Amino acid sequence: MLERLSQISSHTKAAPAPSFDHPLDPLSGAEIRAAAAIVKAALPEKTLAFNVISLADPPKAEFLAWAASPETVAKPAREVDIVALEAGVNGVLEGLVDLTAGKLIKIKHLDGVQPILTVHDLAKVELAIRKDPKVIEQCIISGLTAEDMERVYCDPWTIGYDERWGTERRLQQAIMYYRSDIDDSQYSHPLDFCPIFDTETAEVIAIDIPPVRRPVSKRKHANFHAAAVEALGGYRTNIKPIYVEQPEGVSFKITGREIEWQNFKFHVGFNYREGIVLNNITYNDHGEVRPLFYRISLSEMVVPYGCPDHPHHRKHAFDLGEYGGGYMTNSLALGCDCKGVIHYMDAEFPDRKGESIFIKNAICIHEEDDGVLFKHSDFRDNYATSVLARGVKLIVSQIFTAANYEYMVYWVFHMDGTIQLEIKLTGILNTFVMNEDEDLHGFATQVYPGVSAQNHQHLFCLRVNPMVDGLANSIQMVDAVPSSEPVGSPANKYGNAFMPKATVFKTAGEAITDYNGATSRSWDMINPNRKHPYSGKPSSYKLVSREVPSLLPKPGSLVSNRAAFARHAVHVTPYVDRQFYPAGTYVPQTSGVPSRGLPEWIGDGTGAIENTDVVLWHTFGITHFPAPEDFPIMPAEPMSLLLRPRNFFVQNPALDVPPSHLMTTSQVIKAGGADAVKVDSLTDKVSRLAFGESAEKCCK
Ligand code: ABN
Ligand code: CU
Repeated sequence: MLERLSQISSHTKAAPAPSFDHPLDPLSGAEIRAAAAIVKAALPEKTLAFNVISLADPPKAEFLAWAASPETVAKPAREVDIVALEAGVNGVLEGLVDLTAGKLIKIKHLDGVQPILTVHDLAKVELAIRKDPKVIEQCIISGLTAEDMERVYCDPWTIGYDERWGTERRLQQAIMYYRSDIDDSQYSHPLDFCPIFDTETAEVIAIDIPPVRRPVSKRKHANFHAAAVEALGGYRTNIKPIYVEQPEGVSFKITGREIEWQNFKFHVGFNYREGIVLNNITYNDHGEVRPLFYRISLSEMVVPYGCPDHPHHRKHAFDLGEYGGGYMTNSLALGCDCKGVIHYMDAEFPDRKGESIFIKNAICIHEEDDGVLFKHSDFRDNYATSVLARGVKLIVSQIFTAANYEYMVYWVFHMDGTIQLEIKLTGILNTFVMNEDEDLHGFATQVYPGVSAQNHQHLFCLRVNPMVDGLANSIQMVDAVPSSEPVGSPANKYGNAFMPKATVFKTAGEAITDYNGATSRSWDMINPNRKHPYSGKPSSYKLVSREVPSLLPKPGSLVSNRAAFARHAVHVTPYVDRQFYPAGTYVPQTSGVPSRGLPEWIGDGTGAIENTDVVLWHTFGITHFPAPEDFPIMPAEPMSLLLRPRNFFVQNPALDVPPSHLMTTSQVIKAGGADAVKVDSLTDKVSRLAFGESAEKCCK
């Protein structure tokens, strides 16, 4: 049912639009409230609960026209995506508000879809299950008592897809735990049954009970609190503090949400779903401002669990599409999440009523030492002739908590023009109770007595809209291959010849490709219209990504159907405004038949993607076989990918970084030869020897 509401909105009195600085800035609290008020005024007969009130990115052409000439071109209209639930009605109301005009310009009811779960939706499950008689009954069967119910907890998960209800009701599955005391890490004490909860009616509508029962473990819990560490011998006392000093402040400049750092300039956006979004990234190459990327973000992720038994088959969270990397973001703390001299950006989101929720310090921006940027020494004078420059990196980061896991997302800018995405995983394993001597059949590991943790993958989808030296880009896959000429032939006499083989994708169908570590496979975002003066190769940024496991659930499985983006390492689509979510806009409770998102956009695969505006979708991640070292809290595990300039700069773009040490051969001779040369840093007067006289002088 599609309702165009321009007639409704036209008799709504338009309040003055709250001002905004930059068309890509996230909505302010005032804008969120204004958008909600416009929707409520347009639909006075409806009782609405807001699920999403978020900036609808301006059309790219409009944005770029404004960005090229902000004094003469009007800012694009400030449009707002709305997702709301109507009391007692299945599906969602999807709308678009024009804040500039103060109007609801589109609204439609979508049946058969379920919206994202907000933190508010998650929070109400626990309260309800504790009171439910059937849940209490199951807790007693598990070995607890009715008096224990206030120590019963759950992590509410989306249900995946369950044929019993399809999309009829808005569901959560409660992954159950017990805390032996209020500070217990509940993941030591999982319960074996799974209540199904209707989010809108706030009732338990079923309880899934496994065929094999596993009573709650009565063992002492494993924990990471001071008392638990004390019991294991206490905290280490042999760590001296390390402080970061930036006596002259930071090297980046911020105007609103635009950052300038070491020739880079970009805008930092943030939304409920993708979290950090980096837009309009350019590089000032000796006065020529060269576009690199229009938009980069994490667009989706999926965490499929690999145990065929209840309830693990239904555990494959899409943490961005089902909960939102913005909605779950942490408020960060100085000196804890990031160290040094920090600039924070806050975030604002709507609540169900359309009021705004404020998250202080949602994004951290800071610099860190980046190790050696480049170095070379000459063996001829015993390495006295040498150069060494140290790098600094700029990091834009956020951390979100997806119930048990923490995902730490770092967008890192390096002085050589490289942009890196690093994700670190920490937090707590999702666990299950196990019986004494239970055979886990290879699908899980006992990480603590009576606690199993199931095999799973963390697969992320990076969305990149490149703009390498302009909008007309192509994607080429590059494989390192041996020469096709036989050993002994004139063209490969000694058999050693190898080269890169570049395959330029012409259509979206051709671009569906997988990783190949054996050929060091990478994918270049090239501008075929600009060739390098020396190499003759197209100006490009290369995607270098080496943690690219295949999706292990089989083709035809529920996960594979729902998470089509994860079936392959790379997809490429022609650019379309507001096409952001590779598993579809409404991910909860999709059956995957048909697969939403990428397969719909790619269709028969004939879409032209050569020398045009394209989007590259890259799935990467890790396969996690849990181990006891991951428990009771996981040491952060990093994974990383790079976007590297190749044939883009004339030569090393960081040559102008002042070296920490530089000595030419003639300077070595003038100084009296290699033995007389004393190597001191030209730039760092703080570093000192750890032991001996200079250490003592400093610290007494
Ligand atoms: N890891 C799945 C998840 C995320 C958020 C909330 C509950 C569960
Ligand atoms: Cu994991």
